[in-house]
Amino acid sequence: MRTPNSARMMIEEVEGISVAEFQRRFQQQLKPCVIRGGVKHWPAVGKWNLDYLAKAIRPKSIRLKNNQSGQRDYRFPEHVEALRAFESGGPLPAYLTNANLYRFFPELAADVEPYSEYGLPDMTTSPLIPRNFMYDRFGVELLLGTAGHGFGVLHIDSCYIHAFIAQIYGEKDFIVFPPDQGKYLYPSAENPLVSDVDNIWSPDLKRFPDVQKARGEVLTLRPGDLLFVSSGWWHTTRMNTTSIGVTFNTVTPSNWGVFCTEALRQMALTKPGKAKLASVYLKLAKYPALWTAPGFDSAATLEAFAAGDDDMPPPRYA
Ligand SMILES: O=C(O)CCC(=O)C(=O)O
Ligand SMILES: [Fe+2]
Repeated sequence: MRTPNSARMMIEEVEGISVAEFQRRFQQQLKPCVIRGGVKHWPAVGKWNLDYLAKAIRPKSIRLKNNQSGQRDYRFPEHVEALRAFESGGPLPAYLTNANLYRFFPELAADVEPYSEYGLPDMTTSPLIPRNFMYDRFGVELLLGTAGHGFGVLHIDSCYIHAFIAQIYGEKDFIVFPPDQGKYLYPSAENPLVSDVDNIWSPDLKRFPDVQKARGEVLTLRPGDLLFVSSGWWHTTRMNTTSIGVTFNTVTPSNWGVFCTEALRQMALTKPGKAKLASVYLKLAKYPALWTAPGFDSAATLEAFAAGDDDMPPPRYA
């Protein structure tokens, strides 16, 4: 596997790029990039750390299903205390990933405002798209980890969404591979968006010899940076320090087709009738209408989650 020493960096680094230029050069070309300082204006940057989160997060218990540890309960402030204790030699607590901030941590939402314009347009916010079509990943999700943590599985994001990962505190390494390297990355038989290679940082080359041919790149995110992982690119992470980040997703005309195909395929596995209807509906929906997507409305999302308007259990407050 060739990493940053490859002659040509495939993930461009940019700074101060306008939204229009980002869309033209990266999002519409399905090309990732690192926008250095892309979220440095968020109040969270410079404010969030474990001490701050221990005080700011209201006492609560949340139940999460993520691909690190299956279903698990995280209790606050105990979870943050465990991360702090780990820094001084305690056991490694679980990596908290993909916890919808608007649902589980509304007390932190104002710190990641305004919603990043790089994430727009987001066609899933169109009034033509049923709100539950975009499974439950809506808005901004918290990623709370420490040295020794990693996302684990090398994957392409679910439904070929475009992903943005904002680094708030500490550092995080990403390894990224272009879509055409999938032939060397052992996509799993059950889910071709997930690799069978269990540790891409130090792969078992007897089991996965082709991984040596894959051309990927490693990059490090620092506070204020925003990584754009374009639709269809393989990636995973590892952390060498306490790391606090958030992630948000978008679907634009550049990945709308693959998004629909994959979302409908998944829907058809459990709800074939609904998938058929949705497929007809989505074919009828015309692009210009979808472009009227208003963008992410954090106030409305906070309100909806506060009212329990979703099918995941809300946090239980202590
Ligand atoms: O930041 C990370 O650890 C990886 C997040 C990620 O890839 C995801 O949420 O899909
Ligand atoms: Fe991902």
